[in-house]
Amino acid sequence: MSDTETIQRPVVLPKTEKPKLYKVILLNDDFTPRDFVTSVLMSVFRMSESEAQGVMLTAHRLGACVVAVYTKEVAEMKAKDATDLGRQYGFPLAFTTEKES
Ligand code: TYC
Repeated sequence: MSDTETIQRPVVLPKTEKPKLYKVILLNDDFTPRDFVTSVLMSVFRMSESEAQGVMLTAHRLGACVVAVYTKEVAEMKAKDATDLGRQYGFPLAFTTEKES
């Protein structure tokens, strides 16, 4: 018998679940002015003017465009803030969120 005792402990691996990510999607409409859409993208999503124009034009031409990807809470908050800005100015500008597959 040795003086020291070895205690066997179960190996506990930390749970590192990947946070689920959500896309924010910009939807086209026939009424919101292009410059207004661009300025909302710049202020809410911190895009440069040229990035924002590119996203706006893609939504304009194709009907929708993915703006960015965030955790659920951040995606929902940004989509709401951006949609609310449109409402404040009387525009039907709409952003939705969708879970990444
Ligand atoms: N289609 C709008 C117009 O012609 C501009 C626009 C672009 C609106 C993208 C929404 O997500 C949008 N004034």
